[in-house]
Amino acid sequence: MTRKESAVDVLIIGAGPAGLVAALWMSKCGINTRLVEQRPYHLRVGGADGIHPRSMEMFESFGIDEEITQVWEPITGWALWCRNAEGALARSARMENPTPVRCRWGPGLLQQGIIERIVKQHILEQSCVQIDYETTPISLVIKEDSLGDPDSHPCVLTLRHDDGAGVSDELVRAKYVIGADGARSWTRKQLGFEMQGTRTRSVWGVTDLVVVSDFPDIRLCSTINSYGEGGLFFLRRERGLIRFYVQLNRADEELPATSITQELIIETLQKLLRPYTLSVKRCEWWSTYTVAHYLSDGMTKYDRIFLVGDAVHNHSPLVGLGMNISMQDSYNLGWKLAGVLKTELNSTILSTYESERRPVAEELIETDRFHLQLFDAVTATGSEPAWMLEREEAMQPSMQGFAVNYLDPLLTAAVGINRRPGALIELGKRFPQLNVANHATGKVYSIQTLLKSEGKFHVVVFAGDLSIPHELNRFNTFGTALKQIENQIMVKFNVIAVHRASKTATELASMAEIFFPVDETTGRDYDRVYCDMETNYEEAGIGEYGAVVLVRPDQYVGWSGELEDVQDLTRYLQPIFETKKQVPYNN
Ligand SMILES: Cc1cc2nc3c(=O)[nH]c(=O)nc-3n(C[C@H](O)[C@H](O)[C@H](O)COP(=O)(O)OP(=O)(O)OC[C@H]3O[C@@H](n4cnc5c(N)ncnc54)[C@H](O)[C@@H]3O)c2cc1C
Ligand SMILES: *[C@@H]1O[C@H](CO)[C@@H](O)[C@H](O)[C@H]1NC(C)=O
Ligand SMILES: CC(=O)N[C@H]1CO[C@H](CO)[C@@H](O)[C@@H]1O
Repeated sequence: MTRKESAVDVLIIGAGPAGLVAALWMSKCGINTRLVEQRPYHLRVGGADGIHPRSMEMFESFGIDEEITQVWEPITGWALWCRNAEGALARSARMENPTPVRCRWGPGLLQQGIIERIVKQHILEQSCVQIDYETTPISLVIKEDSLGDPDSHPCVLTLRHDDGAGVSDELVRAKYVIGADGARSWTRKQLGFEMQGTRTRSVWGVTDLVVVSDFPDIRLCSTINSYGEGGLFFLRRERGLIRFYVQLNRADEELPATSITQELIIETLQKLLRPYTLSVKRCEWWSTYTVAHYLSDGMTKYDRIFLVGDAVHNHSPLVGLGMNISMQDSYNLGWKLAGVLKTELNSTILSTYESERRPVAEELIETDRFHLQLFDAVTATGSEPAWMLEREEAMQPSMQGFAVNYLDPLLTAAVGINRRPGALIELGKRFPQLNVANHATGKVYSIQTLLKSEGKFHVVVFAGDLSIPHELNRFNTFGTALKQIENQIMVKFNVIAVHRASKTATELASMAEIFFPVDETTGRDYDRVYCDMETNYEEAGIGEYGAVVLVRPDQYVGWSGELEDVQDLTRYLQPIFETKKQVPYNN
């Protein structure tokens, strides 16, 4: 057997949602990457299907939102049904599902396999990422003596390609490895990490069906709690499908996994829906699971090998957060790794992956546990739906993906602009949606759509009223200082300025070069200066004299300050960016 040998910057193991989003970052940043997956390539059926608003924002930043919204089913509302102690089933509430405040997206549903296909196509648009199916790592050795050298390839793996026709092994040396290989993660085992947590007795059936039913809310998302029996919920999906989650036992009953069949799931479903009827026309997929909550006791080894997604956290699919949170793990890690590999960012920032994501994983497991307890409580007591409404209310931000608040001091400055309670822009949180109009064209944008995932930090300058000479002066002084910072760190920012003068009261030509630069290939850049749409400053918590907000490549606010706080900004940036010798730099 001949053995190939190769070297790569990043090796990703597992092409589920987490591995694919990591690979998408690498493709956007031009990083030489291999993605290996044990399965042969075919469209996955079943699995996750919930897409959260924050995940849509991430897709939008990667430019793949439209492909998803063409085929997804938005969640437009939710119906609650209850069977009381007398056995009568009735609708207790029908709620609209409002689009979250300051977000362009509501939640939606699309089969995991289709999302994976869309992401994969985008990855393959760039040639720097190679995807190998039917390929499994069989050994992993870390060369500890070369960990200190940033250019070394300390992770040595043997990959086995087995396409049924033949087996071949390959030796790959990688600078970094991302283990995105799911709940039974091989990578996690190699690193010696343990899953810690508990397994419950709660057993659920999950199935994707095409049905005929006279249940009135069958084309809505509905929850049915049946006193003393159990619960059921279902979600409308693409292609006429419905995803059903059916509770198969009560919390106090034991149900052996081997006794579960597709028929049992469907019978239970029919029983919970009575007196309404349901017949199955087609079953696309079914599965069962016993609810468990586990968290890996480690997420990284030497900041060279990282675990993302289900390899780190296992929980029930009930709250529909697994895919959202798994992709967000990679969204957090990807730009850091790419920045370090491009020698733009100091490798110490890699430690923030675990410090930022572990609390999110812990919260995910708590949310899930809480949710299950409520489900069991409602079944046991037949209690008021007010319970559920309140719970829905309280969990909204975290269910939508907006509760994440990163706190690692290396990436999140301790103090920022005068923080008004309830202000939209908050340190450590994702930059909100705010509408602005392009100064040159008048076209309206949400600032967030301008924060593309390309690996750049974004500097959003709220410039005040530029028709006042003093303010224009402050603005330009800041712009000149920012240009100097760029030259020092040899990295370009995505610069966005939002002023509050009228479009005719100030001219682009009076602005510092960084706000209105010339590009050799695309000409003048008119995409940096915008006019405030009147209310944004106040809502955002920004005073009339403006502010500067530094946004990380993954859209979380890292630093904010006044236009005069250049020194403080430099102090924030210094440990993050690789400090370079001062090379004269012309551009
Ligand atoms: C029934 C069900 C319903 C769910 N519903 C939802 C939902 O509604 N919403 C939601 O957000 N989440 C849901 N989830 C959870 C969701 O599927 C996972 O959280 C998500 O897929 C995790 O992504 P991942 O990339 O971390 O792992 P996975 O999707 O498990 O991907 C891991 C990949 O690695 C591959 N792999 C494994 N080992 C190796 C190896 N040694 N070498 C090479 N490749 C390997 C696997 O083949 C797989 O493709 C559900 C899960 C289930 C089971
Ligand atoms: C990276 O940061 C560490 C710790 O702050 C520092 O000691 C080191 O010099 C930095 N490396 C570079 C190349 O800037
Ligand atoms: C950032 C993101 O989209 N993730 C969300 C997924 O769900 C968890 C669990 O509640 C939230 O905490 C995250 O905000």
